[in-house]
Amino acid sequence: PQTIYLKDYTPFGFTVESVELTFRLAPHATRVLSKIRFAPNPEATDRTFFLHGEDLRLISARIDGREVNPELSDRGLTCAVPERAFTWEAEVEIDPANNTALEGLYMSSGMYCTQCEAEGFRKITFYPDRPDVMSVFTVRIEGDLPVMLSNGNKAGQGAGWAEWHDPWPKPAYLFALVAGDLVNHPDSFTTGSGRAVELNIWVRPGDLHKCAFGMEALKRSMTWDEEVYGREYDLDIFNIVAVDDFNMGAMENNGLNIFNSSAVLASPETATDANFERIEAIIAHEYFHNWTGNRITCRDWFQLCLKEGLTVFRDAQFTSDVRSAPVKRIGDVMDLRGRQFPEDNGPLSHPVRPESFQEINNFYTATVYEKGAEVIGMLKRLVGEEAYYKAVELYFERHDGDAATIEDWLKVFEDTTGRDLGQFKRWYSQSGTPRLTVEEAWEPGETGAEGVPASRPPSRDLAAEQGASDDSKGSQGAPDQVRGAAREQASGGAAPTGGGTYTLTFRQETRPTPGQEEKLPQVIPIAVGLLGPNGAEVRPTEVLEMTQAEQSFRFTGLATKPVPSILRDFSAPVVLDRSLTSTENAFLLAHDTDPFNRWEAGRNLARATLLDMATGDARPDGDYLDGLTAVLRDRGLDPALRAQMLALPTQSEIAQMQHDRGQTPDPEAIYTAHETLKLRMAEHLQDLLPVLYAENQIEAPYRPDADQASKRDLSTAVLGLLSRIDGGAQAAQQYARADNMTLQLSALAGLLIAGKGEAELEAFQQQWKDDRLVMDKWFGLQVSHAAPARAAEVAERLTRHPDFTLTNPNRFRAVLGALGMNHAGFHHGSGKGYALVADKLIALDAKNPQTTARMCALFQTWRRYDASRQAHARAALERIAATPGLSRDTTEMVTRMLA
Ligand code: B3K
Ligand code: ZN
Repeated sequence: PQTIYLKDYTPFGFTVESVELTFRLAPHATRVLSKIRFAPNPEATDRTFFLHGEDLRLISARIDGREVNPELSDRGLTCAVPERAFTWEAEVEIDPANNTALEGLYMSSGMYCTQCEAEGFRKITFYPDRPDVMSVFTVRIEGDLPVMLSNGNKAGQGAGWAEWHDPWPKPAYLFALVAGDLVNHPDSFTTGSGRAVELNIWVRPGDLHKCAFGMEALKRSMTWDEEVYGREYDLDIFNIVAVDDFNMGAMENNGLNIFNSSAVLASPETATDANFERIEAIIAHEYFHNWTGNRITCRDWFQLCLKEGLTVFRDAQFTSDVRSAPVKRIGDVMDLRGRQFPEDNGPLSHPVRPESFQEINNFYTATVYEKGAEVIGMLKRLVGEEAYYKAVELYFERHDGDAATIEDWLKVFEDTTGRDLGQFKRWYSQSGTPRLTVEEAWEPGETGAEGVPASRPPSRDLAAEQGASDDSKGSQGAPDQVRGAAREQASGGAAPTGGGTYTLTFRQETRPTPGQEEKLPQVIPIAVGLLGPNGAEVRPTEVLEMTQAEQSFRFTGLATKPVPSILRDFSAPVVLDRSLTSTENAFLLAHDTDPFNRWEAGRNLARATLLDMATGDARPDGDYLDGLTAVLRDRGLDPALRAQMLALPTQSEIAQMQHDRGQTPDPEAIYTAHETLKLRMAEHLQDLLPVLYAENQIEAPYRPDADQASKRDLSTAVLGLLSRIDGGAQAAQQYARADNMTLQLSALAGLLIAGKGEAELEAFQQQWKDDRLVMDKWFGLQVSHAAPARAAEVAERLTRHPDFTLTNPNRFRAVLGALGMNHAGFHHGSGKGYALVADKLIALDAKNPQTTARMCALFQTWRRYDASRQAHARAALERIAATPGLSRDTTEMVTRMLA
């Protein structure tokens, strides 16, 4: 397969002035007629007329009305063309009903729909399918279907036809078409400048009762983007369509967002609180793309993080504003550590802006999305709130209508702030997770005796002033962006007089990653606050800007040796390698004023305990259990935050830590440690658990808002522990009276934890057999709760269930994805987890390369484990690699993992 490089970018030889498409729909023989106005591109030198095209049957092609005979290959066509503007017309035939790859035009549950990002448009017609070719599209759809939609505004409709016109120039990857027997949940929105926008969510007839929440989320997103970023919607209509068979979450096509039904449909009976929150975030994400992605798009696919990192950052801001900021931050960091860190520290490691690829769909990764968002967060923290919004404003002003680059993005920050972001840019080009170590030093001052205030106020203490003005958007609870405060670099500062001096010395190091042996120091914003010995904060959060491989920061004028709280709010996507004693962690767990670091202190205790327990017969750390008890009793703390405190580090996180320390993780031992610790926690908390459970029951009717969800989060976490000591009694009761999916599912999980639930599993299946999304939960739950030795068998049995199918990615992920996430089950010593996943990936690849390739990443950590497991994993990967006709997508993934 061919490798594409960022450094080889050249513009296309032609511009496209307009595109007119006509679709004559038929399941196996859809005709697509295109009429495209091309002109020579003055900015290009290469005038080769190459149009992408795959799986197309060319019927005819004309230039300015005269038949031509282009040269065809399996990737597209070339043709001799005039040296002036001309009109290209082509007619092709495609087969949507046989399109199981779910890329291009395909059919799902009887409806026509499209997915064109990244390179699916070339499966619809011949076209320069690259994001820097932007044009205005007019689309006519002919067919015998009640609803026929495309991008932009409605231009006309009649019996058997509909026409759409999108006034905003766009690349082909944003093209969309939907046609089928659909019903809609309508609404409307009036923009800040008073324009009326028609809103619709289109679904299959049985799903109409699942649209209300998505619609509310859409309207809230529209308002939020006006208020926070000053961005108004720009068409007369905004359509969302729910599709059952979809490779990822959703797609931001101009005016016609297409969603995986799991990412939009929800009712209290069928969706959990977590589903509602995810739906709200994805609706916001796709809507926000209208400006960050569509109005300003990417020059080439290497710039993917330009739209994805920024849009993830924006949707996280939205969620933090409408829900709890600390809870969102902690959740995002758990996700980053769970998905991005393993990627960045294994064979699939790549920079936020990759420099080469074979199949771009393989780069819609946690690194591009989530680390990409972290990079924006660091930038915002470094320049401050005000400068951030100024720079983004300039970005919209300067680049509206452009296909832009990361250089363009950074330039608006440089122009707004006068900063040189040359070194900061390494976050885009250097892969791997930086590791940060820290040393502390304390020199008591002459007058600063223990416990006695310093004789004069701390020097250069700007923290208080800046702290107040800086965080004007008030992301509740999370202190951040206090810059340039009371510290000086040890090298430059004058010797302090009066009060003690506290020095933090940081070292950063990034290990080599594939293709990058040498690493350079990065700019790391380290948010630090200092606590006094009694737990009161003596210095509020300030951001230390680390730029060197090793660097010291000095705090002067302190009365006593402080306890530092480092990397508050997780101010940079790094591993902070700092071994604190359990007393120190317990102190921070009890006193830290930064909610993230308070949670992190508890997490550190849990990690240390699990590491000890996994390598010996150690018992749970008493400081951990006591600290946890105190936190759980603190009724002033958000229940959701308490639930997060109760969650243990995942088994794969422990494996990753052991690997980092040069040890070989033993999945069975980690599993046993995990189970034992949960049991000990349940025993230790046995008096408190029923109290917490009772306190967090809700009498009022179900609402999916943060307040109610927060209480259910805690009662669910509590129920999980309770089920380990009460034989599942509470879970059985909850199951019997549950009137919403959050409670029904957590009760079923509780029963499985208690080793019960056979009858309920059967009843659940009977109750929900006609609801695909609920049945996905039923499939997934059984696999994720299976004991290690049985997980592969359970998954294998479920793949033989009549409702298991390779054509629905959600169902495939529900079973095989859940197996991959069952750490000790997937990495079972017998190798049967690996073998089953390989079997199913091989079968899936023939139908759907994109989902296959994505799921291959389950193997990315295979080299961490012992020789016997490695041999099993290698055999599985080699078996996939040796499959005749293996897709380019999957070939690239397994090759990288075997390299
Ligand atoms: N932009 C799409 C992702 C397309 C993935 C193509 N393999 C959804 C999103 O990020 O909003
Ligand atoms: Zn996106």
